[in-house]
Amino acid sequence: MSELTLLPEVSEFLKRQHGHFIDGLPISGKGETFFNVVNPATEQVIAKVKEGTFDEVDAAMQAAHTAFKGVWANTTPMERGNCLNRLADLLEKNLEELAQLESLCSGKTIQLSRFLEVGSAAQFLRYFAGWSTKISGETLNVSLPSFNGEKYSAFTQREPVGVVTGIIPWNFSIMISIWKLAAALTCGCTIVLKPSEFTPLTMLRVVELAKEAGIPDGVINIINGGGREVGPALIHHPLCSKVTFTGSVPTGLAVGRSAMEGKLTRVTLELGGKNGAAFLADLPVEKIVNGIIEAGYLNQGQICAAAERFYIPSKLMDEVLEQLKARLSAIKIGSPLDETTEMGPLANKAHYEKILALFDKAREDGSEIIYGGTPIAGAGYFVPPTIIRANSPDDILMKEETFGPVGTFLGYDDEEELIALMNSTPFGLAASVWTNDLSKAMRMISRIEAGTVWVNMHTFLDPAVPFGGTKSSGIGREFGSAFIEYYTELKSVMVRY
Ligand code: TXE
Repeated sequence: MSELTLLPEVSEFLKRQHGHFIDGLPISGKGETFFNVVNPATEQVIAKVKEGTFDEVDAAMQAAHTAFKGVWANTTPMERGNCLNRLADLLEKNLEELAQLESLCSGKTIQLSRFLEVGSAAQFLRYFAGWSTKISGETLNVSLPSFNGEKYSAFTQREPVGVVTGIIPWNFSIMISIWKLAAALTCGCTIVLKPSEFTPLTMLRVVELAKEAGIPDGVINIINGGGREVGPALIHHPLCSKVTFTGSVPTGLAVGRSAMEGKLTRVTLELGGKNGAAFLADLPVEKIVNGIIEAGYLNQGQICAAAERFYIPSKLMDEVLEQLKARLSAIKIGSPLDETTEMGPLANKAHYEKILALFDKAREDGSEIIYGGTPIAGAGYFVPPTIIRANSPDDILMKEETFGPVGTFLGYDDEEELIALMNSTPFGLAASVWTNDLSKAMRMISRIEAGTVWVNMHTFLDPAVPFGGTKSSGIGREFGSAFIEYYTELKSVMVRY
């Protein structure tokens, strides 16, 4: 094992006293409690971050509101876009520092931190920057008759909703924060972000780069804190105009309820579920196996769009599982800071314990564990990529999200049955169909209940393509032009003359 040497700036940053970032300044915080930032590969505490107080929540909200009404409202759309582009440049300039920090905090392999957390975040920023000058309303023809020769003109304009609260999960602490802040800022909103208590660190560095990029004080604020106090305090704050949340389904329901009660705060929820991948019988086994690995095991399966239910033609199942086992057992598991590592640990202890409990439940349920399904001995929250063969669609791991490197497999015999199996879930974030038969794929796309259907690919998010869930996987869409609706109010104007 050869680990990267940490950059001196990473070691220096870890030593600082961390708290929040309010109105353009790092704040160490007045709270009495800390979160330990634990390296999931070693179980060692690498930093401490103060939990926010109600006064700090209020200060962040006030700063965001003052910036919304003042400096950001007076910034032209072109300059808003320029700010996001300059932040993208600075993410790329500081890519290695941010990637190392994120790998230390989340267990993501360094390659994935570089490519996705930082590289892809910069690309999303540039995409959203382009929208700042293109958000507009429309002119309308008034339909009612004119009685006395009077005329009417009508148009709509899009106005930013105001201060946005962004609640972020631990699986992509930079990238998901950037999705939310870029969407908010390009529309003219300001934002208060609350990172996950498991990954509270890296955004504190990113927001310093935002300041360096010329984004005015108060436009982006960070409050660290848990879901029980700081999360609801942000949502219920009188200056919060919109909540954007990514995370688990139960927390999403709680966030949605909090946003609605009291003052009907706008809310978008991007939740997980139990995504399905359907492989048709025309494919060679090797292609099926490649597809399964792409769909289910990237970032230890800790991706909301990852597939967890895999449907394989019954006649191919044994061969597919045999080849998959051979491929997964060759994956190099180890330190996220080793550039040759292909799979790191799970991101935190609570999640690790949840996955181990699900392995036990799968055994009790009578599912067959073909590979993996036990912890890897030694320090760190490591589990092997796991293959589970279900007996029926009712097996627990065909229903419950693991959010880990765990694929559950079920055979099918005909394509009508396959559609029914794919839709046999209350969730609908994403799905994939794998086949060389284009007509079959086209017919299946409209029958599958999911916000995104990929064909011959999975877990590929592009800023130009809307993303979000149907059924219990959420409300609203991110990216494309679809996001604009959720960060702006549509104002109608009518003029009589
Ligand atoms: O996620 P949560 P957690 C799954 C994964 C994991 C489980 C729990 O299976 O094991 O969820 O992880 C904030 N009001 N996913 O607890 O609860 C919280 O502080 C306001 C799937 O980390 O969804 C954090 O910032 N905020 C997933 C954020 O919500 C609240 C991604 C996400 O926390 C809150 C992550 C409240 N009442 C975990 N309660 C996905 N599918 O994308 C919590 N939070």
